[in-house]
Amino acid sequence: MKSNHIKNILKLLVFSFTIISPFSVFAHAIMVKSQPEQNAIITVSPQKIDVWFNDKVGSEYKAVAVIDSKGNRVDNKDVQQEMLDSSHLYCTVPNLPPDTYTVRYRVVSIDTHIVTGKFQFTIKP
Ligand SMILES: [Cu+2]
Repeated sequence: MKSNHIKNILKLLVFSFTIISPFSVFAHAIMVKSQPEQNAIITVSPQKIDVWFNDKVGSEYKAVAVIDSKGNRVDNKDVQQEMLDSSHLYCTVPNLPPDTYTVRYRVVSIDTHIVTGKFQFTIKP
């Protein structure tokens, strides 16, 4: 009875350490800012799309793609990483007509996990 109780406490401890482990939480890249911002409604086409993460990300496997409402990829496929701030990725776009666009990104966190995500912005006439 008593040893069972201790086992349960140990299990709980192991479980909480897994949850708060810095390797599973703090090293995982999260997008913190973008330009255009998420769900922004703008009237002029941006010239580039900027994405910032909470931490630096790897230079391999990075991807930023802009997709129009018909599913066509419209960016210039020229994703770059800022040299002095590796948490910042960007790509350029041609002059975009009014539409709702989805930006998809993929990066490798410093904990080696691949992080993908997306957000939208709208250009109104
Ligand atoms: Cu991670």
